[in-house]
Amino acid sequence: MPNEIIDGKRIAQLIKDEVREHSAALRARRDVVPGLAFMLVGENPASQSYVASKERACEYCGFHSTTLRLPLETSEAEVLGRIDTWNIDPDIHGILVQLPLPKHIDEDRVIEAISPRKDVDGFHPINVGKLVIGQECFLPCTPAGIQELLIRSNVATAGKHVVVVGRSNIVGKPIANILLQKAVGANAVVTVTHSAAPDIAVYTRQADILIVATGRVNTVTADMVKEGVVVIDVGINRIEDADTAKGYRIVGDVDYEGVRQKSSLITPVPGGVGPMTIAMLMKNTYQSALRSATQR
Ligand code: L34
Repeated sequence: MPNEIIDGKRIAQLIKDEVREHSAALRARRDVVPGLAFMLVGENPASQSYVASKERACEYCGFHSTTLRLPLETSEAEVLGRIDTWNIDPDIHGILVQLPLPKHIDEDRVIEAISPRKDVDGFHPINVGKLVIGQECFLPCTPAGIQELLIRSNVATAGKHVVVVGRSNIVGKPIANILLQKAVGANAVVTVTHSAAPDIAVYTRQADILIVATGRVNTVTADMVKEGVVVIDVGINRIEDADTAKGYRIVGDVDYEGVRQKSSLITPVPGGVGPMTIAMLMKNTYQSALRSATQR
């Protein structure tokens, strides 16, 4: 089986280049600069590095961005107040509160406080509901990035069996709903399996396209997939490694070396889905700015 890698970093760069062009045109035609507001509460190192990457992407795409870094002990009321200010700020087209939040802050309440029209993460219940019933909405960035990777790698999904491992609100549930839609780039037969299954291999072995988002190293090994499968590994796990400069390396949820012997296509970690999450955030923010400029 000829075995190829889906280069997420390369595809993400293509998307950022497209957004950059569109954003320059929007500025020239309508004098609108897409604006994205970030909130980062506490000092989670992974969150800090993801937000820094998102800020760099904004700059690359010609967006205006602002980041509010708040201490760990910030109250929920303070967070909600800041969101209210951004909700009515005409220069802000997207609001992103980096998750996870500290335990004393109710994530659901924070997500619901964001105007659905500025919810470029696609996490607000209004956008989640619209996704499920097939209405136009902001798609969450990681699942939107997965769909885009499949499309741009010419992986047909119509009538194919997609097996999703994991049922999170950020990845598992939305990607299942996206690929289930009767639409171009979707129309798949979708199975969602998760930690309550006695043996997930029963399901993963049936996958034409396997999407793994459990947050657990080695969730899927070579014996659990069929020959020729397309594998999308969403996991980002930090593994201690004294041989690296940082003292750790990043691995996915899939046993990459084993599984790639059987897969026709597979995403690496890093350089697979992660960069796509950021590219799709740029796309959503541009769309939001365009919509506000054209008053729909
Ligand atoms: N609100 N919170 C909100 N929106 C999101 O979309 C996220 N997520 C997840 C965590 N919390 C969030 C992200 O941005 C995960 N996530 C994310 C974003 C980017 C990358 C990974 C996760 C990424 O760039 N990964 C690179 C490098 C990984 C590394 O070196 O740490 C990769 O190549 O996979």
